[in-house]
Amino acid sequence: MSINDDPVTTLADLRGDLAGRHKWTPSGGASVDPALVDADMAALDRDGYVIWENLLDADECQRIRDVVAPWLGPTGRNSFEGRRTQRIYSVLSRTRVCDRLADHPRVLAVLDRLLMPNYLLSALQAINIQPGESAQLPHHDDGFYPIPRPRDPLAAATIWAIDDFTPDNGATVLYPGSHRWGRRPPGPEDRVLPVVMPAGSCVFFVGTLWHGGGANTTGHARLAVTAQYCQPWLRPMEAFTLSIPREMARTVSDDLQRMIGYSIHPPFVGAVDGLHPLRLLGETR
Ligand SMILES: O=C(O)CCC(=O)C(=O)O
Repeated sequence: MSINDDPVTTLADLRGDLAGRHKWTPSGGASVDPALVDADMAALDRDGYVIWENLLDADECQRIRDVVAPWLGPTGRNSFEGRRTQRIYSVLSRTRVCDRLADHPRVLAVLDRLLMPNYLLSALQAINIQPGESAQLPHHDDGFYPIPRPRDPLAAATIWAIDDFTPDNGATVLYPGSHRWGRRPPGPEDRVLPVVMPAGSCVFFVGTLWHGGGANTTGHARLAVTAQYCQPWLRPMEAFTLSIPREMARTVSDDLQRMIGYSIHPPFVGAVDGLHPLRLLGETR
């Protein structure tokens, strides 16, 4: 570790420390046409969400269905998880089949602008809403953090349709524009939008947008994968540094490594024994 003799008079003086030696590097989002990202950001600012159709093909959706099917067991422990909803937590520690959803360039391009550098993956789950499930309690995902609204989002989420999302099979329902609301919850007069989209599509929304799983009044289950992200100085919902062994962490993409905690929020947040956590993976930088 090098020694810096310059006096530290404000926290800003520490910026060149660990962070200076382990600079933020561009994410896979850098490959996305900036004009597309401008349009996505405009939609997010106006509506709080954006829908991208057909990012995955039929084979990719089928592979995900096949891999998660054996894990679909018990239904939720309460009506929020869903009494007729099966959830698979910690998908990242079970399979590599959803990695390309969690680090999809289109998603990262927007996150690069919405959140601070070294934002984190907060959750990666599969959600299978079975026939007969009722609508989930509307909520906004960063409501778990006790910081009052109105405010900028602290988090963002994607929901990937692995089956077609139809108006009555449990498609996620959104309250367009609700990211701008103050403290009030949705009421009966507010417009609700079921996210109808073909399998392989993705809805991205900011952590302040009110939404929920829809009721499934059909005879078929609705499978989705959700990846959620948060600011680099917040505690993620799923503790990936505990659930992902180091040997596994070495095998995932640089973007995923960074998002599961092998990164810091300058100057110290996320450090291990005073050093950058990438050293735990054998990195010599
Ligand atoms: O499954 C869905 O469509 C939404 C689920 C959701 O928002 C949640 O469980 O937090």
